[in-house]
Amino acid sequence: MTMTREKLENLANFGRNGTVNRTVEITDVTAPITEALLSDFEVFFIGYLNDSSANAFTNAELFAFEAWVNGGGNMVVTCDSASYDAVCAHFGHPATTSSVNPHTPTAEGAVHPLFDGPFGAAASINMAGTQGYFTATGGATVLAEDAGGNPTVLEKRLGAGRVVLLADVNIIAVGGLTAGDAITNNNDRFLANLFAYAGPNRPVANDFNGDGHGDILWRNTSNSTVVIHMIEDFVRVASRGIGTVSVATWDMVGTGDFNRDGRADILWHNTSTGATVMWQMNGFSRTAQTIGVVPLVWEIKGITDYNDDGSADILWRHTGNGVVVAWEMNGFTRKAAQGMGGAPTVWQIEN
Ligand SMILES: [Ca+2]
Ligand SMILES: [Ca+2]
Ligand SMILES: [Ca+2]
Ligand SMILES: [Ca+2]
Repeated sequence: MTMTREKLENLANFGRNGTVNRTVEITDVTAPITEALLSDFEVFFIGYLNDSSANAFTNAELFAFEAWVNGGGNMVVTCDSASYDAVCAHFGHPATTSSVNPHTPTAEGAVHPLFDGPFGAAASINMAGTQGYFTATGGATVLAEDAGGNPTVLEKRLGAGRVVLLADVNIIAVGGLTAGDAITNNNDRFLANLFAYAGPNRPVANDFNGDGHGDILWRNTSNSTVVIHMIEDFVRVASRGIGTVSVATWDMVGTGDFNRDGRADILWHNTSTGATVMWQMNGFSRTAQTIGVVPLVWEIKGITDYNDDGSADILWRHTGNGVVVAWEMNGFTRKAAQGMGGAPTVWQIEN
């Protein structure tokens, strides 16, 4: 996993000024697996381990994984074939050989942060050497299939935690990745997106540069300029104009981290056309895109993460009938519009 480590430990990828504003710290484990040991980790990764090796997991260890995930743990598990799938099988997803390159995302996978995350989109990925696929997918979401339509990347929610299961370790190791520490090919992007996604996301409100300190977003009501003050411990350390947006026609709806890169993004709504525009922020820089145009009878009433995938979602309300709908977001992509009931308009949404 030397190549894998190099890419995860490259501060240009995961670091304060990296693509994702979190460093990845890797700790190798040789001790017996217990829930107490697992509780020290945010993500537990299992690579290529032969089920008949002397170091194979015991039943007690397999149940420790399950209990830890149920309580909120996150795992990434690879399992190349029936001889390397003890953990996958324990979670209900045994593997067999052989699958066929390339592996392309399903409809669900294409809008998932693994295939379209902060490191970019991966249209397909490849395996190498022994290449497995899963023979059972019940209770899991299939995120990718091989060229023959066999499931090869799964996500399983279990209790408060989740497991991402790969039917081949080489997707994110030698044979799939490029040499060096840069994110270059689709397997590289998948690896980096995977670890950007795997752990818990703890965004700080209004933190536009991802330094863990909230910042201030200003708007001039006379000339419509927008300015950010970067704050560190109550001190303004930098400020800069980031654009001009007509006060007459655009509401600044709010902020949230829509693309899970650890930086707050800005949502705008045009009060005359109904256009909704997202600015994905990286410090003072932005990438803007229109994410939808909706009749003005719908108003945006909130920005928060409703499904615990780390990406903020958008709450809409119909001002005529009081119905509420959430846009489930992944970056600029609206994955789905989820109806969530509502209340008569005498009720207003306070928070
Ligand atoms: Ca392999
Ligand atoms: Ca900040
Ligand atoms: Ca962001
Ligand atoms: Ca979400």
